[in-house]
Order: sequence, then C-alpha cells, then structure tokens
Amino acid sequence: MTAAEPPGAAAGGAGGELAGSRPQAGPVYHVGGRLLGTKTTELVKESLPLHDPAPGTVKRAGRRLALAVLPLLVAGCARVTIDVTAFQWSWQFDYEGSDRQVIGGPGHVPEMVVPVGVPIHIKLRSADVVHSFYVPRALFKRQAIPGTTNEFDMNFQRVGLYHGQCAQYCGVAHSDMLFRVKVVSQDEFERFLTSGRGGAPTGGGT
Ligand SMILES: [Cu+2]
Repeated sequence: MTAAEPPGAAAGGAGGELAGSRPQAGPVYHVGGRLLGTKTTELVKESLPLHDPAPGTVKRAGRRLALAVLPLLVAGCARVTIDVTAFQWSWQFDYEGSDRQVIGGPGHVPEMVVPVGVPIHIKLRSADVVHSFYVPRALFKRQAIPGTTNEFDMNFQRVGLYHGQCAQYCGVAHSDMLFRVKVVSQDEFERFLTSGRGGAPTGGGT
C-alpha cells in the first residue's frame, strides 16, 4: 500500500492542506493556515509598545491585544469531536454533542464529514480487532486497538474528498473497510449535523 493516490481523487493540491497531529505533540490549531501560537506571538509584538509608553498606552495596547486574540481563541476552541469506531468491516462516526451518526456497511462507504479549517478531535476505538485509520493524502495513519482510545487532532485546510481505508489486515473483508473524509464549509457542516441520525447515506457504494 502506498501513500499515493490517483490524480484527481480529491479536490485540492497534494500536501499542505492538512495538519495532522504529530506524535507526542500537543494539539495543533491552525487559524487561516497559520499556527495560532505564532500568530499570537506576532500580535503581542505588534500590540505592545517597545519603549516608555505614554500614560494609557499600555491599557490601550492591552485592550487591542484582547480584541485581536479573542477571535483566535474562539476559533481554536471551536473544534469538533468525532468518536470513530472501527469494526469488522467498516467504520462508525459519532459526533459528540450531537446525535449525528454515520455507519458504513456492505456496499456503503461511510463519509466522515468535517468542516474546513476547524480542529477535528478524533477518538479512535476498535470494536473487535486491530484496525488502522489511514488517510493517504494526509499521510496520516493511527491504529485502532481494542480496549484503547487513540486520540488525535486533524485539521483540513481545503474543501474536498479524501479517500480513507483500513491499513491493518483485519479479516476476510479487510479490503472493504473504506471510508471518505468529506471536508465541507462550516455552513454545510452545520446542516449536516442537524440533518438527522442513523447513518443516512452520505457516501456511495464501494
Ligand atoms: Cu482492516
């Protein structure tokens, strides 16, 4: 299995559009494609006077800093948490804080719908044997291990469709364990979340 996919398999160019979590690193929050931490540091530099502030300057600078940083903090907090369960032989996606659920099965490739540019916190579990959550275009893979919750963050920077699959042989129908990550606008994601329960067919056939 390779990380390469056929051209045109997903919208957007290869690379750079996704920031997956890194092992042993904290959550990575991107705002407008830039690290929140970096942006905040720049804002601090821009907002604070360097020498001998005049009376009131520090107070005004503090207010400017608060106004500038607040939206970034709000954006960083507005993450989506998805419980991803791998099972023989498909995937289930449950959206925390919502009753939205997508379940795959024979002949139905499930889609994990996510909003663009928002941190996606994933809690990955297995209902039976070891599977592996693999999104080739993101060069991202994590194992789903029975009895363990594997948590990580992803952040898709471009709208599009990303092929996903199980990357750990898990039985006779392992090759049926396909899924898609559908990255949509935040408005479309809101509509998806409120559009009902029960694994409505968001994807096509195998
Ligand atoms: Cu498998």
